[in-house]
Parts: sequence; structure tokens; C-alpha cells
Amino acid sequence: MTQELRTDSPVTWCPGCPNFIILESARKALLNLIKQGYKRENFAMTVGIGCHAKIFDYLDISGIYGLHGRTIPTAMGIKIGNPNLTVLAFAGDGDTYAEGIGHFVHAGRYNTDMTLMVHDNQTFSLTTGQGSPTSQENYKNKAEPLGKSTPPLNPIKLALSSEISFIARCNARDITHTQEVLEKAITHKGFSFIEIIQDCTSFNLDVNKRDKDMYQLNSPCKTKDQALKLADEFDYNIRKGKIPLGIFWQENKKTLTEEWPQLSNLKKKGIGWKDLKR
Ligand SMILES: Cc1ncc(C[n+]2csc(CCOP(=O)(O)OP(=O)(O)O)c2C)c(N)n1
Repeated sequence: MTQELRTDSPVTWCPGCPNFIILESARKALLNLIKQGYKRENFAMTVGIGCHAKIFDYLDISGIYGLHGRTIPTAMGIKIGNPNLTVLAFAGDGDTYAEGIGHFVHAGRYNTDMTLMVHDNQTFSLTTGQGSPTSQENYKNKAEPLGKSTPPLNPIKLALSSEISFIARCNARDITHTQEVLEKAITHKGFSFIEIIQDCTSFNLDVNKRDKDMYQLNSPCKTKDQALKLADEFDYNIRKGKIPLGIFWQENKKTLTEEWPQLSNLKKKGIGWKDLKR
């Protein structure tokens, strides 16, 4: 089991939920990186609270089951505790763009060397379908029976203006592409963010089944203006237009570990704080 990074916990996602496919993409990406020399025991993960978070029970790596909205600071804490770990954070759209939005905005400035994957199903699913920041206008749900009155947030545009150093979007249903982008995100030096477009099979069904509108970018954009223009092609609101997938932006910037001599020192020695001799 462990060699395949699977656990024997019964999977409780709804039948047909794309979370199954995100799990497989992640499992394949990690196994491939392990083949290339990454150590299984050096992977650590954290999650928020939500349907996405159950991935914690099914992917056999170490970690901390986090709090709703606090996925990024929990991951940062793990990285600061031991900068030799390869840290992954799986989060929901409600988790990241509502309760946790402050952490997302600051993540680009810290540029912690970690990867954030947001399972964006445009709704709070675990709590049965309330509107999240990326839900479309007029989305009728139990909390807003007359429909959501505010326009959706565009996470790619927010990431670009928050100076995040690796920004990508994937389709949950495309295992191969998600695996490929995830491997690039993990090997990127700095904070990498993947927005995964994911249908929810139980709530906000109106935004589902947009695969035919999706297309893959050939390479990251050369300028922020180009990336912002592409990000605008999909505004999370209306069912028209194209949805670009792939890496929108990638740049090389100093990471949190490089900025802090204490952390670079631990990294150089290949140890965490607990291994320091006092
Ligand atoms: C601090 C805090 N606020 C709110 C909640 C309630 N809560 C649990 S799961 C959830 C929705 C999760 O939605 P999302 O992050 O989009 O993940 P999904 O279930 O769609 O994967 C909410 C609001 C909580 N557990 N903790």
C-alpha cells in the first residue's frame, strides 16, 4: 500500500467526484518524483476542512490535518520547522478565497517554497452548497435563496497581483496534465499555486461540464499583462468564452528559506530545528 502511496481508508467522496482524479494525479506526480530522487519521507501535506480535505486520509504521506482557512500558514509552519521537507497544501475554494484569503494574498510576498492546490468547485460543498467567492452571480443556494448578489473573484488575477511566483490552472478531470503541472509546481523554487477547476456532482451543477471550452497554453506568459489578459478569458461567472489551462506565470525570486540565515543554515545541514544541538 505504502509504496503506492495509497491508504486503506474507505473513500467517502460522492460517486463521480473529481476529487478521486485529483488524488490520482497527486499520487502519480509524487511517485514520479520519488523515482527521480525525491524521498517519500520528506513529503509533508496539509489540508483545510472540506470535501477536498479528505485527500489527507487517502494519500499516504505525513502531515497535519489543518483548520478551515488556515491551510497556507499550516504549510508554512511545516516548512519553517524543517526547510528540507517538500510541503504540499490541498485546499478548497471556500477555504482559500474566503476564510483564508489574507494568507493567500501574503503568500506571494513570503514566497515559501511549497505548493498550494485549490480544488475549486465554485461552492462550499461539505457544508452543502453555499456560495463561495468563486460562485457565479445569481447562484441560488440555501443561504442565498434569491441568488448570490456579488460577482465572483478571479483567483488567477489575484495571484498575479499578489506576486505569486508560479501560477497555473488545471482541469481536475485531466489526470495527465494535472500530474505534469503538479510536478512542475513542486520542483519550482518558491510558492507555487495551482487552481484546479473541479465539478461538484452534488451542488452548483450549473457551472459543471465546461471541458469543451478548456484549452492548454503552450508556455508561461512573458509579461504580467499577457497573463492578466489570459486570466480574464474566464471570469468564473458566465457560461461563455474559453478557459485557459496550464502555467500562466513562473518567475525566479528569493524564497523565505533563502531570506532567513537560520533557515538556510538548517537547509544546508539537511536538518530541522529539533535536530539542532543546544
Ligand atoms: C473556522 C471554520 N469556519 C467554518 C467552518 C465550516 N466549514 C467546514 S467545511 C466548510 C466548507 C468547505 O468548503 P471548501 O473550502 O470550498 O471545500 P469543499 O468542501 O468544497 O472541498 C465550512 C464553511 C469550519 N469548519 N471552520
